[in-house]
Parts: sequence; C-alpha cells; structure tokens
Amino acid sequence: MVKCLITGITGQTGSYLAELLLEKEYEIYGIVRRGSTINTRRIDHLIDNDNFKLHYGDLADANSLTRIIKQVKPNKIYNIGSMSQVRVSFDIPEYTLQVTGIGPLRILETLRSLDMKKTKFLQASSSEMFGSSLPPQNENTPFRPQSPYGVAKLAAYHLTKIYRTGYGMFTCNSICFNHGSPRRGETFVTKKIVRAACRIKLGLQDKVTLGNLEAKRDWGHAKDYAHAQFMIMQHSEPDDFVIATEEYHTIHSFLREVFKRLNLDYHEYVRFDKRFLRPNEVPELKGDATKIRDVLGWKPKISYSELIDDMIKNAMLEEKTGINQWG
Ligand code: GDR
Repeated sequence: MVKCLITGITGQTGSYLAELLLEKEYEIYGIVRRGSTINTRRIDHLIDNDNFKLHYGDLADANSLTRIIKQVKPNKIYNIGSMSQVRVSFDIPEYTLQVTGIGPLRILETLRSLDMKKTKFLQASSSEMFGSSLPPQNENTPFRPQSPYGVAKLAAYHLTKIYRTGYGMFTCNSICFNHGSPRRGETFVTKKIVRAACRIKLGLQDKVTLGNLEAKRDWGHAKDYAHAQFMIMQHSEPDDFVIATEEYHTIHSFLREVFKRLNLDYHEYVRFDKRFLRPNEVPELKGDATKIRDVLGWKPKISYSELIDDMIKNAMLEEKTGINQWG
C-alpha cells in the first residue's frame, strides 16, 4: 500500500488532500503540532479510518521529523504545513523562516541522509514568491517576494529544486495562488469577510474592520488545489507547476459580492484600520496556469462564484448552529 505523509494535515488544503488520498486507498500519516487546544477539527471525520494515522511533530523540530519519517517510511511526502499568514510573518520573521523555509529542508535532508531518495516530495509553494512581479505570473516569472513569508517560501522552492537537480530526487513545487473554502482559517481575508457578513445578517455583529481593499488576488477552491497537488505527484517526471484560476478580483469586489448575496450594502458596515496593512503589499496576483493545463490536464472545477456560495452557505450554518465545524 502506498504510504503518504502529510504535514499541515490539520489545515485547509491538507485536510482536503487527506480526504482525496484516502479515497485513492492510500495509507495516510499526518503530522500534527502539539498545542494546548485541540486543532484537529478539519480532520476529525477521518480519524476512525484504519488507513489514517496521526503523529505529533513539528516542522521546526528536525528530531521529530526524522523520527516520523524513519518509522513510517513514506512513499510520498506532501509538505503542506507552514506559518502561512503573510501579515504575521512581519512580526515573527525568524520563526517564519525556521518553519516555512527550513522546515522543508529538514525533511529533504532526512530523506537524503536516510538514503530514502526514492520517496517523492511535494512542496506547497506560494504565489507570494512572485511579490511585486506583474501579472499574469507563471513558472518563468521573476520572483520578487515582499514579505518574510515570501522569502521563506522562495528558499524552500529553490531547495526543493536543488534536491531534484543535485541528487536526482523526485521533488516538485506546486505554486499555489490564493485558495479558499469553508475550511479557510478565520484571519484570512475571504473567510473574515464571509463570516462577518453572515454575522451582520444575523444581527450578531455590527461591523467588519479591514485593511487594503485594492489588492487583487486569484482565488480558487482549496479542494481543486489539493487535487492539482495529487496530479503533480502522479506525473512521470518531477516538475514545478503554477496552480491558479487565471482570474483575479480586488478585495473590494469580493466584499461587494459577499454582502450583495446577503442583501446587505457593505458601505454601512466596513471600517478601515491600518493595523491590517502590511509594511509591503503585494498588489496584483493572477496566475497563468497554461503549463498544468497542458501537461497534466488539470483545470479548476469550482468557479469563483461557487466558491463564494460555498463559503457563505457554510458560514451561515456555523453561525446559526454555533458549531464551527472547520476551525
Ligand atoms: P494572502 O492572504 O496574504 O494573499 O496569502 P490574505 O487573505 O491574508 O490577504 C489577501 C489580501 O487581503 C488584504 N487584506 C486583508 N488581509 C487580511 N488577512 N485581513 C484583513 O483584514 C485584510 N484587509 C485587506 C491583504 O492586504 C492582502 O492583500 C494567502 C495565504 O494563504 C498564504 O499562506 C498563501 O501562500 C497565499 O495566500 C497564496
């Protein structure tokens, strides 16, 4: 049986990936960070599956990664985990580099030193690496990161390539543009807006405070992006692929769309706070996904409009029932 190890399994995309790989009848091993609060809500429905096992570990802790890799002997590793909040990376740059940049290196070095070079490795890279480069961005666009997070992801991207070219390992980069879903963490702008709009509609909240509304992002559905990552690992050759919808929208227009669907005028409820601005902003991200479309035949199944509907439907349910299913 194929054994897959997933870091970031408790997160949005990691949880969709775990579901998909279980459907393919793989044996799944997830790495979970120990914390004082339970953080497994997105995968609780998988825990009874015999092919699903969790291990405590941390991308910042080489010993834990080596121990788990030695024990599990995975055929494939999906590194989806990271310190994923761009704004926060300005406050904790060193930690961000440790986890998001050096974390993947710890895994790659473990594979090399244990002579497990046949284990396939996928790095969840990010469109934040393109930073201030103009759209549309593809695999040949220059990287101009604008945040410690972008720099950390770029280091990991290059390291992943170096282990491929230098040691002949099957290591790939999935360069993911923004992606959302009902499982999106609450501090990211799409979930923050959707949740606030639903709460305003239900009379539970009276305003939402945001930062820069002019940035443009290319938003897909995390379920589609997990599927693309799976396809990258199934390909005969290790390679790097942009995953994107090739459409972009301002935060402003996302906000307008969400409030409109709930019959609310957003002007009445939105406040600005400079706390949510970043020292550097990435103004425009829109991917060019020609390569993954042509080489692997991947294209997103869920549209931007369906993504918004899915997020609103689930957030409404969460607010009405009081059960925040996805954390
Ligand atoms: P991003 O996502 O930084 O693109 O990274 P985020 O949703 O945090 O920000 C998107 C844009 O919205 C603007 N913005 C705000 N953002 C947040 N979080 N909160 C606010 O109140 C707010 N107001 C305006 C931001 O300035 C920004 O321009 C995401 C993460 O998932 C990364 O891990 C991933 O690698 C990239 O997407 C691709």
